[in-house]
Amino acid sequence: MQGLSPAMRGEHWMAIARHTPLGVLCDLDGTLVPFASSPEEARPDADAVTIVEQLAALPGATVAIVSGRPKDWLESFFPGDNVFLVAEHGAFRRGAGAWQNVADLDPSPLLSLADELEALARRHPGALLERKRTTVALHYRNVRRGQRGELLIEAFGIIDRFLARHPAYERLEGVLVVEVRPASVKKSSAVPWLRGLAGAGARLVAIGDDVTDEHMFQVLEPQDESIVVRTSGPRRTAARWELNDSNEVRAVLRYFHGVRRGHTPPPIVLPREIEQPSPQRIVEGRDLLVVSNRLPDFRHVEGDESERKRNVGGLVSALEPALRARGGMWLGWSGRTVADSEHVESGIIDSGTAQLAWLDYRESWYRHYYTGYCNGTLWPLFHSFPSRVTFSDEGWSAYQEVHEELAKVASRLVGPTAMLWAHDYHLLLFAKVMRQRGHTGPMGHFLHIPFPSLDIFSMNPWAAQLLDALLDFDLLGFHTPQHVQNFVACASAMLPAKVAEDVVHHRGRATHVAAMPIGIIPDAFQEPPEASVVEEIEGLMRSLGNSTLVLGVDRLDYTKGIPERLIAFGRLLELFPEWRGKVSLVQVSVPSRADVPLYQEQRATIEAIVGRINGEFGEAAWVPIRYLYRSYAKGQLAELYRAARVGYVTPLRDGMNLVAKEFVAAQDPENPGVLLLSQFAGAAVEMRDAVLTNPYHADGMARDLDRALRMELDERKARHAKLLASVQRSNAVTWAEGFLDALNACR
Ligand code: GDG
Repeated sequence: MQGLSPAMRGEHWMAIARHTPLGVLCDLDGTLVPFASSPEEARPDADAVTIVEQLAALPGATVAIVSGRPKDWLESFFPGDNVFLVAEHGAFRRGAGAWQNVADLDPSPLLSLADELEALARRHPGALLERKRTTVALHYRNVRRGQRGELLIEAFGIIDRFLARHPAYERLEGVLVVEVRPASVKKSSAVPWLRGLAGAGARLVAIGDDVTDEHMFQVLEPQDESIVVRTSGPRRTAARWELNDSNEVRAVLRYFHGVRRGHTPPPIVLPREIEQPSPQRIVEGRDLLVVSNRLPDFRHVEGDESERKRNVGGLVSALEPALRARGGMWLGWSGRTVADSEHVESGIIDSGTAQLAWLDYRESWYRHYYTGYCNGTLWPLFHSFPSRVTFSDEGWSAYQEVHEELAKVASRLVGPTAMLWAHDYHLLLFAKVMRQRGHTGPMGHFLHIPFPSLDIFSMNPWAAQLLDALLDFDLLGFHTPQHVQNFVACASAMLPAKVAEDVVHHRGRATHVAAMPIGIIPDAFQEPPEASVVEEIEGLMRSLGNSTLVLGVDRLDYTKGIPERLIAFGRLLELFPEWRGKVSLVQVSVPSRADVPLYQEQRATIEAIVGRINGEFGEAAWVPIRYLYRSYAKGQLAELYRAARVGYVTPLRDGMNLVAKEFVAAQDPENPGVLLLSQFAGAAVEMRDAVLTNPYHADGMARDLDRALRMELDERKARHAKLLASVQRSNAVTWAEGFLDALNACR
C-alpha cells in the first residue's frame, strides 16, 4: 500500500476513523503535548485533555495514553477512567479500574544510580534528573548545546557501570533525555493489552515521536497504523505515516471524533505516507526474504561481539555469502527468550551483510517449539533415530504458534508478491501460514537435513499436516535424490496428491521438487591464514609431536557418530598396533544444544570413551585422542584441515555435511590429505572419490582408516583433484542462485 493518491489517502483514513472497534495509543510528550523547556512545564492543556476524553467517550473507540511519565502525574490530568493510561513505558497500566503494576520489579538498585546522576545534574546547569518508580531519566534539553557532550560522557560512564552490575536494566536515549529502565518494560506491551480492551476485530492507531514509541510500532498488526511525529527531525522509523507536531496530532484525533459522530469532516490534516521506503517494507517484487530459525550472526542483535555467540551451523556458512551477493533481508530468532507474560519483541538491524529482522521467542516456545518439536521430534525422526523421538501435543501446538508469529512479522516486512525462501525443519509450515495471510509471491523451502522414508516419517502423528503444508510451497529443495524420492513417496501414500515427474499436484497447486546439494565457498578455506590465527594451531600441532593427524570436526550431536568414530579409532590401534605412537586423533566438538539432556548424555559418553582409549593406549610421550569441546575461528579450522592426513567425517546420518567439503577445499593439492567419509552423509553422493565407510561397523571403519593412512601420494593427489573440482564447481553461490532461479521458473 505504498504511495496512495490523495483521494485514496482520504478514503483510507475515513475507513480507519469509522472502524469499530478502533483503538488509539497516543504518547504525550512531543506527541500530544509540545516540548517545553522543562518536563514540569510540558503539561497537557485543557484542549488536549478534552480531545482525548471526547474521543474515548464514543462507543466503539478506546483510547490509551502511553507515556514514560509516572502514574500519579498522568492521573492528575486524566482522572476519569474512560481514558486508559500506561505509565512508565508499560510498568503500570490503568484499564477500567485500578492501576496494575505490570513490571513488579524491585526498584531499589535504581536509588543509588539516581543519587549519582542527581549529583552530576547539579554540576551541569540546566540538567534535570527525574525519578520515577521504575526508571530514572536525565533530561538535558536546557543544557547549553556546547556543554551537552561533557555531561553525556560523564552520565554514560555512570550508567554503564550501573548496567554492568544490573543487566536487567537498559539505557535508552530519547529526545534530549537519557533514561535507565528495566529492559523488560517496553511500550510494546500496551499494544496487545489495548487490543484486548478494544475487542475482537480492532484496528489500532499508534502515535508517537520517540524511540520508545517505535516499540509500539514494531508490534502492530497489518490492519493497524503507525504515525511518527517528527518533533525532533527525521530518523529511521518503523512507522508508515508521519505528522509534523502536536497540533497535527490533535487535528487527527478531532477528525476521528468528527467522523465517528457522523459529521462531515472539516478540511483536515491527514497523516502523510512516509516517502522513503521504510526498512520494514523494502522487500518487494522479485527481492528476497530469507527465513530461518537462526540469524547469520546474532551478535548484532545482542550487541555482543564475542565469538561464543557466533552461530557456527552449516546453514549459516552456506547462505551468508549468497545473501551478501544478492542483498535482501533475513528473518529469524534473535536468540533471546522472554517470559511468557511479556510481549514478544521484534525489530530490524543492519548487520553489514544483510538487513536482519529478528524476533524474540517466548520461553515456552523455546521449550516446546525449539527444544521440543524441532529438536526433540523432527531432528531425530528425520535423521532416522526413532528411538530418540518424543511426541507431545504441546510441541505441535507451539510449532504452529511460532509459525503464526513469524508469518505475522514476515507479512509486515514484505509485500504479498515478494519471494520468500524458508529453511529447514523449523519452518515446514511457513508457506501455509503465509498463504493464509494472502501471500501470493513465490515461496521455496530447502531442507538441510535428510527426508526420511515413509515408515519412519509416518510415525509422526502430524505427518499428513506437515506434507499438506509443505505443498503450499512452489519449490521444495533437498540435498539428494534419495531425500526427494522419500518425500514424494510419503506425499503419494499419505495425501490425495498426484506426482508427475518432479511436480507434486495437490489441492489445485503444483509444487516442484528437486535435489540441489548445498556447497561451500572454497576460497574461504584456501586463503593464507593470518599469523595470529595460526599461532594457537601451531601450539596444538607441536603438542602432537611427529604424530600423523586424523581430524574430526562436528557439532556435538548424536547424528554425527562421534562415539562410533572414537571406538573405531581404538580398534585401529588394536588391529594395527604399528600405528601406536604414530597417529593421533584430534576431535573438535563444537558445543550444541547443550541444555538438552540427550546432548549432555552424548557428551558424557564421548568423554568416557576418550578416557578409556587414552588410558588403555596412551604413553608418556603420546596421547592417542585429543578431544576439544570448543569452537575455532574459520581460519583456524582451515589450518587444522590442512594439517590433517585424514579428514575423519563419519556421521551416522547427515543431510549433506559441509565439513567434508571444507576439508577438501583446504588441502594442499601437492600433498593432500584423504577424506574418509560416511556412506550415510548426503555428501557421499557427490564425493565418490573419498574413501567411503560404514560408521556402524567399527572394524570395517578401522580398516578403512588404515587404508586412508597408508594411501600413496599419487592416489591421494588423483582423488583430491577430482573431489576439489566438484567442490569448486558446485559451491554455495551456485547452490543459492540455482535454487532462486528454479523458484523463479516455477511461476
Ligand atoms: C546442517 C545439516 C548440512 C564447525 N566447527 C566450527 C565451525 N564449524 C562449521 C563448519 C561447517 C558447519 O559448522 C557444520 O556444518 P555441517 O554441514 O557439518 O553440519 P550441521 O551444522 O549439522 O548442518 C548438514 C548443513 O546443515 C547445510 O545444509 O550439510 O547435513 O545437518 O561449516 O565449518 N565453524 C567455526 N568454528 C568451529 O569450531 N567457525
